[in-house]
Amino acid sequence: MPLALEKKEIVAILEEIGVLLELAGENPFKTRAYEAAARTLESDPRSLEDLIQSGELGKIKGIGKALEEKVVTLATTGELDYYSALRARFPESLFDLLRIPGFGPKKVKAVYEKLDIASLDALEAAAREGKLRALDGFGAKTEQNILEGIERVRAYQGRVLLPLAEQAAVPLFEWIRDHPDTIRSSLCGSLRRRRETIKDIDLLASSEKPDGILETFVKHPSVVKVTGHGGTKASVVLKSGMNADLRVVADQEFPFALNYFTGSKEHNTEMRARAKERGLRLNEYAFTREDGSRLLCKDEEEIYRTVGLEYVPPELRECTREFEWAEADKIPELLGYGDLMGTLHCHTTASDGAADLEQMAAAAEALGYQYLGIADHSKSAAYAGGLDEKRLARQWSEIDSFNKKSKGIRLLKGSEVDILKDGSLDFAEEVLADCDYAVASIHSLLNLDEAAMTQRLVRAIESPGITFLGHLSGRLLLQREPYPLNLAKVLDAAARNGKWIEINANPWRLDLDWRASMEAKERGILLVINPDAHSTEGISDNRYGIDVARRAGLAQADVANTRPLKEFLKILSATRPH
Ligand code: DGT
Ligand code: CA
Ligand code: ZN
Repeated sequence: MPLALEKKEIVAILEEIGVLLELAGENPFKTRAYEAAARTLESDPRSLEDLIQSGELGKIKGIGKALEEKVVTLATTGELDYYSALRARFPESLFDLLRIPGFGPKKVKAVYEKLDIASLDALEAAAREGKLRALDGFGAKTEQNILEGIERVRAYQGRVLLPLAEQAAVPLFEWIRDHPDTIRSSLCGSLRRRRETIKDIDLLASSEKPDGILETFVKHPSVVKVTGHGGTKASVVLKSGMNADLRVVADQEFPFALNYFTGSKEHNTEMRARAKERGLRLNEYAFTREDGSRLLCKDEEEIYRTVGLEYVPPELRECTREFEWAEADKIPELLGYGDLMGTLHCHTTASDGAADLEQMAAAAEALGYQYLGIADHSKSAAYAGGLDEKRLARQWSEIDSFNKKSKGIRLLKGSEVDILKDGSLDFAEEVLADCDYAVASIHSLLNLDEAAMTQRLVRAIESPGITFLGHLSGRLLLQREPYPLNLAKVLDAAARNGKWIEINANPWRLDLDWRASMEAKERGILLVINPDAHSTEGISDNRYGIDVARRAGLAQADVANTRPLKEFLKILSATRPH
């Protein structure tokens, strides 16, 4: 039974219904019921097909008969009258307000009902004129925050996270690739460079008969609108709201078009300048010599060679270090997608994860990992069910008995220790000393100033029991900026103390960022790629962490968890002097 919507999409709609009910002023029980149902459905390990076919869906705690019907309707038809009617009660532009950080349904409801504000522009004007402070719970400071928030929403507008863009782009790409008239084809643009957020999808194909391919492209089931359709190019808008462009070129031009449309723009500018130094004009079709004759290349590698460079992998084409490296034949052998031997920083049902130790271990083993580090939250993280010393000790004995039985994967005892306000840690050093490793992270008081934040992280990484810092900058892509921080000082402290830094592979975080990871490597710091998984599927997010590492120019040796178990344990214990 093919479903009209995926589980993820239905979870998002349930969440949205919760928000809409709150906007409509419905009773809080009803609102919370939708939020709770969204959470339960999201964390249930079974597929939506299974749940529906087996009739188990309605038996899940918090779902019940009425919700079951709604979910089934959504899953089979892709629509739900209840939901569209609810949405239609508000102007579309009102929903933009919900994207302002810290501006929830209650505040949106207040400005909408009391001041008739239903768009970002109207809210901005009211905040500037100081009209919002008339409302309960709004002050001059709130107005300032709202103005900053609006600026951020506008800056992010139209960008989406890499996995979402990929989900929209890959079926489209395969559709083009498999067309009988297609010779060569590729994704281009920021998607091919594996940037963390994507504005639009760029596709390229080569063919002697472009018409049929373009015709097919605009008819893909995910296309909702065709905004352009010519002899060599078509542009569409997809269901997801993203734009996608397809260009079809002659096969001999393909490498040049591929290079040009992969970008980045800055990388292209430098490529053109290098061609010019050699008496060549470079564009998206060919090299042209001074006498007007064309110089063609069979692939991108040959283009790079022609301008005196080693081949540059797409992830590095951001005009940072790649030209300096390629000129000296020193492009790093980038970390590969199969290179991780294990991973750390995963959550279980003991704190806020959805799967237990054994399920997490089985999922990691299925990915070919030799070791998996458990790191549930510590006691201060009460909102996430953080473990105190007693529960931590109990988890360790569970891990011990698992390891005794296990013939394959080895579980490592860890903890995600909260960094408290002054940089001290949520567990005493004696407790940390008994872990196999400990990751220190900030989850609260994110609004300290730069000096205090820097000092806080430096103190944490100087603690003997800590192995590495988790999601160091605290950013949430398209949602929250990193906290103010002197990164160089924190990295220096890590280097001085022989500690590692995490590349958190959660697609919302990708933290440490690739530019900063480059700086970490320059200081000789080892990076460790972790999924921060809260479910079994979460472990596969590591591939986005590998994207970050590749963009940073990291090789296998630069990433700690590429080592097989025995060697890994050795370098792990070297991070902690006791
Ligand atoms: P985004 O914002 O996520 O879509 O990022 P890109 O890199 O995919 O940017 P996009 O879609 O505007 O353009 C795709 C590629 O085409 C870009 O990476 C480089 C090339 N390109 C586009 N416009 C220009 C330009 O004005 N000059 C040069 N040199 N290259 C360009
Ligand atoms: Ca693009
Ligand atoms: Zn965390």
